[in-house]
Amino acid sequence: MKKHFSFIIGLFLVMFTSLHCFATCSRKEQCAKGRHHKTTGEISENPKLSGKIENGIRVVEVKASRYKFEPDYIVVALGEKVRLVVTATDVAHGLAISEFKVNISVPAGETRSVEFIADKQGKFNAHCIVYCGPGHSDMQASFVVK
Ligand SMILES: [Cu+2]
Repeated sequence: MKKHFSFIIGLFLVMFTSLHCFATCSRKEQCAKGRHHKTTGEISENPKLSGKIENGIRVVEVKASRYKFEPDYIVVALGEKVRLVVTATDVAHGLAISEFKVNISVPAGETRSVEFIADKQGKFNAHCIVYCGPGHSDMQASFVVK
């Protein structure tokens, strides 16, 4: 009877040890994944400037279509004069960035541009202001001034 009891204890110990090892290993994998995601996050925290400089103005061409902006992550440098050239490729769209008083409507198939000084640092929301269908409220982009 005593022998039997110690066998059960031993079995528990083996089970506990292997379970513990398994849990530790899978946790390590998760940590490695977490680091990977953080690294890609750091890359987008220090992104490349969008568009090109023309006569001292940063010109960024933006395509608006149901329900996205391309690019949807626009990066400019602090203090730059920015011109966003927006083309509505399917139906009418718009673009607003309230912090910079940007608010333009673009008729279907046409191009409109807006100029402003990127005088505030940060990440701002850009969104469509012309109702373009059921996905309209998802039609957003990030405007980053670094
Ligand atoms: Cu819209």
